[in-house]
Amino acid sequence: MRTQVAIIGGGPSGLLLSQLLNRAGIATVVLERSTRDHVLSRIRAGVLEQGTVRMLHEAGCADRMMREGHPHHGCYLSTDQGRFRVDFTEACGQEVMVYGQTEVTHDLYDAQDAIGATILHEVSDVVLHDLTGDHPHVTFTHGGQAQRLDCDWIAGCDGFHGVSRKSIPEHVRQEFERVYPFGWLGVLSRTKPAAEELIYANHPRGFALASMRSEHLSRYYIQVPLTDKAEAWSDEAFWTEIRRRLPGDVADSMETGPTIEKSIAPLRSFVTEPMRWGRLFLVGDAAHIVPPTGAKGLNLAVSDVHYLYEALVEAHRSLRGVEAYSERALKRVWGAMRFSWWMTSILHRFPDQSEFDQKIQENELHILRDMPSARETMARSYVGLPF
Ligand code: FAS
Ligand code: PHB
Repeated sequence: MRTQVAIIGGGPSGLLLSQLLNRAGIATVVLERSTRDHVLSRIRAGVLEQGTVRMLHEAGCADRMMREGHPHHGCYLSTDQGRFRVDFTEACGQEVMVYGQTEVTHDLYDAQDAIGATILHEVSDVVLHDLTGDHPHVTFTHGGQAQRLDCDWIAGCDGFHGVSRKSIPEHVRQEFERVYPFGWLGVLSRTKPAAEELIYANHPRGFALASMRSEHLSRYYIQVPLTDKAEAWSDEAFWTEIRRRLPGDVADSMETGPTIEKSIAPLRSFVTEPMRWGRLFLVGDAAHIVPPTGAKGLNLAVSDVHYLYEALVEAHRSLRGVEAYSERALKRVWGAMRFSWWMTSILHRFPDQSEFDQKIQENELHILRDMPSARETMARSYVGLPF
């Protein structure tokens, strides 16, 4: 088997890159470990930056998002002294799109089907070969048969636990990491969202986030200790706790009901450098992980795809984009890494924080509440800095 670009991983990074390259006349093969249903069962991101919206338009799969997605022009931050709004439109004339990653993945799969893209599911034993040589290729097992895929380039879109990052020699890789001493317990419920915009709450009992997927589907998160198990949280216990952390008027009027998904995600900041090694490019979670506080994970994956797509389209006449990919992508990665760390540091209660730390955190929130320029800075990062 031969193709131009072998794509390891069929999550949002891999599917979007495949869609864009095929529309540009570049052949790809996507190798995905899981079944299509399993990929589509994941509940993850909910907020799309403007750049992501633009890329989905460019990929020809934005129609349903434009019909069913919800543009948001601001969000709320709340503390035990009340809540205030960060107005994106007033601050920087932009907005975000609330539309779940699950739906984005659905739309990408539908678009890939429409153009007859090659996506092999349930592959295993993926190994990357000759990354710095003249015959890059991938071996894997599919349908019980050993396979070989020869290619010009390999896009490692296989997430944090994939094989691509580890295919770069250890002595070449530099990894930067911060693991946070708490996780997020997330639930999905067929209830009316607690508010018309997202509420990020800093409460003495811990962080909470009220988000949504539609007028009838709500998404909530609360900070929990890393030792907690999702199954140990009854629906009643969850609703009681999040209502303690959200603003009183919101808590008193919010609709509760059975949860249809409940899981705990650990929080970490992680970056690996470089994001390219010979013919291999790392994309999305394969290269970096951000705490979801800044709603950057999926959006950062999309900006990597944008840079790599541009580079590979140009590669037949100039390798300038290919050679600049890692540096270009990492510049935006570190910007989003810092913002996500900052949002996490001002909104969560850290087990080991001192009273001094607490006063600094309160002051950060007061500056946001009282200074339009501080809110503008936050808004610009939240809606997404330019690619
Ligand atoms: P993904 O991990 O989505 O996809 C990688 C794909 O590669 C998977 O389908 C996997 O099966 C496949 N794969 C792995 N190893 C392979 C192998 N060896 N061979 C072949 N295929 C292989 N981001 C936000 O912005 N907001 C959020 O609220 C948010 N919540 C999250 C909650 C959780 C529990 C997690 C894990 C992530 C969350 N994220 C969130 C981040 C998330 O949205 C990612 O940024 C996004 O999925 C990145 O997409 P990919 O880079 O495609 O990686
Ligand atoms: C979500 O709706 O899942 C969501 C929204 C904003 C975040 C994180 C998650 O910062």
